[in-house]
Amino acid sequence: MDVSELVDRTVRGDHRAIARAISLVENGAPELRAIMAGLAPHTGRARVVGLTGPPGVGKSTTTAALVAELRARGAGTAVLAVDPSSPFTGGALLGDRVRMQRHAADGGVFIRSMASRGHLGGLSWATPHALRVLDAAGFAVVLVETVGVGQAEVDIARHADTTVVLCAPGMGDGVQAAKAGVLEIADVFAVNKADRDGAHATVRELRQMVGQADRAEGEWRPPIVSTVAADGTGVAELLDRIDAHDAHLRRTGELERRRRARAREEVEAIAVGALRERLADVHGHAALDALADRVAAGGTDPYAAADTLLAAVADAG
Ligand SMILES: Nc1nc2c(ncn2[C@@H]2O[C@H](COP(=O)(O)OP(=O)(O)OP(=O)(O)O)[C@@H](O)[C@H]2O)c(=O)[nH]1
Ligand SMILES: [Mg+2]
Repeated sequence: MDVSELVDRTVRGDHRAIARAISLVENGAPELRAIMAGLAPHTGRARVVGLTGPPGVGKSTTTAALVAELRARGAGTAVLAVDPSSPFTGGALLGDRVRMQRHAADGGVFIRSMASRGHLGGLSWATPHALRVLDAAGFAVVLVETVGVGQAEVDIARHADTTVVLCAPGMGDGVQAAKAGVLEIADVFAVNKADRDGAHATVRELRQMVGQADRAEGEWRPPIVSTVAADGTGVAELLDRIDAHDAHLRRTGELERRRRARAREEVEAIAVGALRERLADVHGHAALDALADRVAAGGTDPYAAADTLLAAVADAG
């Protein structure tokens, strides 16, 4: 499949082409430039919904239940699991696959795991690129599952239009641990495993957190939905809340603002990556090491050294 065929087929929603395009994203393939150029006119329609939360909170189960609900409502849906906590052959993902099997035969659903922190050391454009592929392929909704540890949940909020943060009772300091950055990124809270003891307390705790946050007039107040993803309870309401947030984003112009911020980061990530490559090309490691030695020895200052680097790249350009 050459690039233009890959683009054509992806835009027509051919699952094999979509999978191939995402593999090229994962591998940082040189064809990406041409592929993204071909896909660009077909992007800008998909709604991106991120799901994050601590390991085992029920992200995959909730994702599967949301897929079922979205399909029942007639929306083409793609699922992107970014950096799944279990390896591809591992038990959990296999479990996910079993859960997802009921959707497998459904042409309107595409499911894919993706590694974004591979050998190239954090391809910050990998997730946005994969989202572009799925958007161009015509899925109305793309669900992105990322495990919420440290930076990952903040990252997903940067890529998603709507971010769902999952909590569950009996996960000890789940809410507490999430507290740090979670209030800023959550558009909707789901308290999953509501069939378990302590669910009410978790909801109460969250409600208090949400209530304490400063909020301007008309600003979105993250709703809290109780779910039992395992049997689908509350999932329709969760989707209603996600839809309500989408309506809010469109009404307030916040959707364009979020998407612009996202595109800006993507462009910057590509530019910075290209600059880093050109620095290495122009200077090689030896030249950079020599400059570093001079800075370390106090022979020059780091700004002057950086100027030297950048000047050589500009000359070479
Ligand atoms: N009791 C109960 N168990 C649930 C519910 N939802 C999910 N589980 C179970 O919780 C476990 C973890 O669910 P997953 O959906 O794999 O959780 P996850 O957040 O995707 O996990 P990682 O991807 O490994 O971080 C599984 O054994 C599920 O069957 C629920 O609503 N109630
Ligand atoms: Mg999972």
